[in-house]
Amino acid sequence: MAKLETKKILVTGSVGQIGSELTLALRRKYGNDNVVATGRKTKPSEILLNSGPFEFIDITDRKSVEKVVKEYNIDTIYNMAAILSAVGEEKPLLCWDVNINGLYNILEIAREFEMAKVFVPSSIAAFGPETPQENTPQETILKPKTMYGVTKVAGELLGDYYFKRFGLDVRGVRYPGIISSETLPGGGTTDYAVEIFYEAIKNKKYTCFVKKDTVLPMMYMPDCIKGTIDLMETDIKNLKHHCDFNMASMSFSAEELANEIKKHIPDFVCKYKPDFRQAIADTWPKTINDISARKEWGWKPKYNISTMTKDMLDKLGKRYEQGTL
Ligand code: AKB
Repeated sequence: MAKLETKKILVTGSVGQIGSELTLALRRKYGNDNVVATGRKTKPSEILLNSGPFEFIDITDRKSVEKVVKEYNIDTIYNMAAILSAVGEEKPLLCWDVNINGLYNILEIAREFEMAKVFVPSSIAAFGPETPQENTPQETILKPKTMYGVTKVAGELLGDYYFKRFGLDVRGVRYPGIISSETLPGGGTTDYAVEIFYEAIKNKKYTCFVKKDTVLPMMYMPDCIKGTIDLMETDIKNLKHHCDFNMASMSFSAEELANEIKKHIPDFVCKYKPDFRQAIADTWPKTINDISARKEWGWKPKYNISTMTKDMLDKLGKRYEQGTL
């Protein structure tokens, strides 16, 4: 039987875009010493290092994870380590290794140590060209055409399997593109929606790697963090789904985002030069139906394109003035 009490949390991929902010939010909520940040190679930020424990592990190396789990008596894992869609197409075997073999190690360790909960993120990349692109339903066709998408579908199924077969409490959401002001994303198709802000502030121009009319679902980081923790805190009795919650917030085209930025930086110029990531974006939904997340655990985003854009520009603008951008 799974333990009920959450005492010690391990975050994999804590140096990444979502992992870094999630770790700090978890430390604020559960206490600095109760949240162990981990990463594979990248040097962690000062704030991550100074606010609580940090360990280097590689989720594809089961022993390295087990060692930390034992040392800190971990009972909850947020498995944020992943290879994203664009890098996944350049390095499909690495993508499979980290996203599937790594995930399998995490689930097996969680089962072996009878952990209370595991968070396993999925993505809108689980969908494919045969999926309805507007108001994409919770239950729908999952035939992705990227290796990243294949690993995300398999990850959802594996998490659900561990729940049913072993009683391990595994939960997850299908993240849209996440926009954030603290850590840059790396290797994703939705990364343009973050890069555009940095370039608008630093150079007042940006060359976007998807076409101007490309519409994708996006979310601002504060909503992403809140939603992730809210799902993990929900009483399991409320959940009909486990590892595959659609989670929507805002959807816009690249041009709509550029126009929103222009309201604050009138001389900002955005050009469009699509590359291989366009083909990936074209297979993903435009808008998402997240009624199950709203009903089962009360998901409700706060930000829209204009409040998110204003907040991003305020935060990055301050860092630019301080010379830290
Ligand atoms: C990516 O673009 O690969 C990710 C995602 C949508 O999962 N941001």
